[in-house]
Amino acid sequence: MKLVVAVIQDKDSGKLLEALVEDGFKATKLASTGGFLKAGNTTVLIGVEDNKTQQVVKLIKKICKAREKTVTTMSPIGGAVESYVPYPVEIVVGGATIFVLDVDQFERV
Ligand code: 2BA
Repeated sequence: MKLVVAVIQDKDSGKLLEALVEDGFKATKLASTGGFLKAGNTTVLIGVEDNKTQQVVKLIKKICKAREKTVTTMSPIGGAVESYVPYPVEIVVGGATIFVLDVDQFERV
């Protein structure tokens, strides 16, 4: 058995969970926060049989879209470290960051 851990954008979470359940997978949605943007995102845990892992990964890739986000960062004016001006920078936040882990033991009681 494998555990698929996918960090995705909040916007895609409803659609992904619907598609997973529709295809017979069991999933748990966790509210999470990205370390870099410090903004909310969603982590989905999916326990899956080894031979279905790629089906889950494909589904995540199909549904979760990369998007551009504008982040405001600070820049020093004229080399003066004390005076900073905020300026916007575009970054691409991935559709999904996916980890596939081996599961040693799985029980439902
Ligand atoms: P955040 O850490 O908030 O990162 C959001 C986006 O900011 C990243 O998108 C990337 O485009 C950019 N970014 C992150 N760290 C950066 C840095 N040190 N310098 C410049 N830009 C940086 P993604 O790479 O698609 O990541 C989306 C979210 O997935 C991350 O949110 C984080 O919650 C998670 N994630 C990504 N890689 C991870 C990893 N190796 N371990 C655990 N979580 C990870």
